[in-house]
Amino acid sequence: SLILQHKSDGILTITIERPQALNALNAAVIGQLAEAVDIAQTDEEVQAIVLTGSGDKAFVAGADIKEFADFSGKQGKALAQEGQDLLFNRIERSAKPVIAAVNGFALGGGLELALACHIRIASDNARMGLPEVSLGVIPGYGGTQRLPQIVGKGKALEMILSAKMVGAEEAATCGLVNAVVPAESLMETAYKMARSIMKNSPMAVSTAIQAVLAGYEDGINGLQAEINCFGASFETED
Ligand code: DAK
Repeated sequence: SLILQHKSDGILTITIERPQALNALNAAVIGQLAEAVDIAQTDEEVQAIVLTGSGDKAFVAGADIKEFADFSGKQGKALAQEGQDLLFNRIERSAKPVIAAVNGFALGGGLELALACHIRIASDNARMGLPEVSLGVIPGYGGTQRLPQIVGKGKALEMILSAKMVGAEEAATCGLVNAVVPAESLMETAYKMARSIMKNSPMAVSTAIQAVLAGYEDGINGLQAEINCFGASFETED
């Protein structure tokens, strides 16, 4: 397996385990992550998910670009579609909160993975960026949409067009990460955040995620979605 899964006190920790490639995302890792997130949705022992990378150098140093260097336009489009449907959108739409513990480089597809999570906590040695344009492509796993949603259009365009990395402090200043902590307290901080969410009604938490996401969906009136979700809350035991 290219991912490690550990369950404790309601929190599922998923660790991407490809340290020799700085945890780069290949098709197998994407498939295994998708399956783990999917199973967690119906696993009653899981109330929150923390996603991180193995080792102390990288969260995920990008997609394994060797895998698609010779792709045609059609294949590239299909890959982006499949990846977004299979993993990135599913993480974002997870009914259980997903927290990225960004423990080092989060580049390209790796940053896009963190962007799909609901909350990002970074270690002080983390460095983040979308270097795709320096490779002649653009972000293909949601980066052009989620980065502007999180940091605003101006900062997102600066990061995407310059292909430059930002350090953890700058990432916190522009809202890319929710908090920066010393590397040794990263996981505990992520767990603390998970536990603070888990004190609340799981139904209300998942409904709130749904309502927030609705505002970013084409053709959906976010305020109307909130009204519907608010009403639906009263139909539940919680
Ligand atoms: N893929 C595969 N292997 C990687 C890798 C990656 N992205 N990044 C690093 N590695 C491997 C290195 O090849 C090296 O392996 P060996 O040579 O030891 O066998 C090992 O990890 C250690 O890396 P370094 O020796 O380079 O370590 P350094 O500390 O010197 O440098 C670094 C760390 C993160 C600055 C450097 O490794 C680096 O620049 N890595 C590449 C970063 C990068 O450009 N990543 C790709 C971003 S673009 C798409 C969807 C998504 C995407 C594209 C298309 N479609 C749907 C079509 C996404 C694209 C990207 O992610």
